[in-house]
Amino acid sequence: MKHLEFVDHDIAKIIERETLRQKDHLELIASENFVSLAVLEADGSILTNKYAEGYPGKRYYGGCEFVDEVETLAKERLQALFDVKYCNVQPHSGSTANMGAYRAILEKGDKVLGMALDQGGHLTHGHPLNFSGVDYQFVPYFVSKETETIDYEELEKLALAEKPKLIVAGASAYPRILDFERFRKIADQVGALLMVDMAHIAGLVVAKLHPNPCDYADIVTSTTHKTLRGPRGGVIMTNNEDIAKKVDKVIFPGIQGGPLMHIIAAKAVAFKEALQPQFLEYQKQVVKNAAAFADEFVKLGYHVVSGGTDNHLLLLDVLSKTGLTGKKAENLLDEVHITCNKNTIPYDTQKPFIASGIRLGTPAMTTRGFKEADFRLVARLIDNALMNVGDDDVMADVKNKVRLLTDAHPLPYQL
Ligand code: DSN
Repeated sequence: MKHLEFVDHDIAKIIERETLRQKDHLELIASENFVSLAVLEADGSILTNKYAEGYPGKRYYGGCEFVDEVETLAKERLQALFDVKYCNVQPHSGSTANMGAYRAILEKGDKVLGMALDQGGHLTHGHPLNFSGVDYQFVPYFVSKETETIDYEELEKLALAEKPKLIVAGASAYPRILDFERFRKIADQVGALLMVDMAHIAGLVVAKLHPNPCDYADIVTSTTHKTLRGPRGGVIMTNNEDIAKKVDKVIFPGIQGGPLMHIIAAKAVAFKEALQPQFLEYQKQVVKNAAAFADEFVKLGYHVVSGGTDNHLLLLDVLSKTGLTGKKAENLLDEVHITCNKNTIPYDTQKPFIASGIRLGTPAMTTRGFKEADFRLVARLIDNALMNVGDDDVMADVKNKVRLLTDAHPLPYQL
């Protein structure tokens, strides 16, 4: 940061403060992670200078011979990771990837089934204020009130009644395995296409801790920065050549101009890292940590949505045990340097901005070396903080213990 400090002291200082925040806080946001120094280096490289509209070998600018190599490597590695035939690594984000996927297979106004946002879905799965809800006719499907897991029988009935053109599987706050085989069967029954947005679970899929959606879906989208531990960005995959061609046209020139070549290089680095045996060990630990974390909360008397977790995240109903809303819990935990986000729980009585729950994930702190015992301790610290609102001594004690944990598991980044 030496040069930046000289040129722009303000931004340099803000980045320094954010580095300290990341270092000293327990990062439990389920969609965040800490990239390696190698990913960070590629992300901050001179490739940011290059325009490369088009695709490898077919660019609209000269001087693309090296960025062509970068993009080709990124694609080959992604295809190897998910055992898929075609991919596009240019989407700037998960949202853009989803827009690209929809435009490749849908017409405006087409009917789509997507998981209800307040039950674990995502903005781009049909929220009325999002492009998805504006451009397409989304019909939500829900989880069962009893099991708090996707009610596949109801989904089947809904699909038979609605006859959608597409069914979207995938979620941003769903703690259980998604049964892609079942989704495929339901889609086939009604002649619908199946799309999977695997942004949250992509790393688990690589490690075969979750079924691979590429084996079942017509089209698969993902972000690259969650469990996959790469730079911020999106990707689209398919085994269907015709869909692949449409995707390429939709991404460029359809909705994007020049690709972010520094980000594509950083994606390639992350994909190489994900192909290593250590990555599989990391993912196994992410899942073991989440299971221990959920189990400790159950022991502490909390309602953990669906009774636990199969993946990297859990949804904790804080209101029923502590009397605090998700919003209050998020703010309170922030004070003791524990970072998470408020989240609605299925059939929530609170508005989304207030919510009854918090969403907790293990990917980031597992990257920093946390094991099951650390997460069990974090569960007890969270409980201590939430059950002792207004007690400054307890809050100071929790904050100190958080500091001991973060100091024992440092970040690799230098100030
Ligand atoms: N905002 C992301 C998440 O937190 O899950 C999804 O895009």
